[in-house]
Amino acid sequence: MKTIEDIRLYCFTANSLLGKRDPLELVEAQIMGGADLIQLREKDMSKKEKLELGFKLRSMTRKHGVLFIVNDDIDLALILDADGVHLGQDDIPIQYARPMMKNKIIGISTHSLGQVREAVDSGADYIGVGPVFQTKTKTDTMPLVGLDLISQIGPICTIPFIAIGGIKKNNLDDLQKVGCSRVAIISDILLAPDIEKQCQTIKRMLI
Ligand code: 3NM
Repeated sequence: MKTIEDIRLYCFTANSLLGKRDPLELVEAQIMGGADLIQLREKDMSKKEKLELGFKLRSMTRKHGVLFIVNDDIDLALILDADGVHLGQDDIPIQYARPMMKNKIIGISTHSLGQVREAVDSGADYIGVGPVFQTKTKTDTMPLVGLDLISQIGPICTIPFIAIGGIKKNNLDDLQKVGCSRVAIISDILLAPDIEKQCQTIKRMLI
């Protein structure tokens, strides 16, 4: 099983980009292409539907040795025996989440240097940093942080930091030039004509 230090390519369930496709097939294609982690992120499903999908994802990710993280929901993460939970700035603060999650992974979304420091100090295992570029996938995003913020994080951040928001095959080089080779990508992978191949290409560029 991978650890959070191994993460280069952080991937997701399809959420609103699913269309008529099978959610498990999309996740499997990402895993086959080299995804290191799958996050269950479904904004329009009931908790019961997420639970049903989550059990299938847990077994698929375990079979392939890929990490499995649940977005927002500590209950669901524990019931599914996920490897961890991802929390936003408005979710349960880490000091309350940690006693429940014990040594499982807790990731936090951050949008400024202050939030990065706070997440590190509070014992997060990794942080997401974004939105780096314009994105259509999430509508309630904070202002763009840009490559400038990314370039300032490396020297102060002792845990893995993962860039998110508008990351595409075509801007990976710019990100890597400012010291970030861990990326979370939704649309540039899930809207690609061949998801597995797109993941392979991106993964190869990140090494
Ligand atoms: N979180 P895409 S941006 C889920 O800034 C999410 O914290 C963000 O989707 C943040 O790769 C974002 O299609 C959407 O741009 C990422």
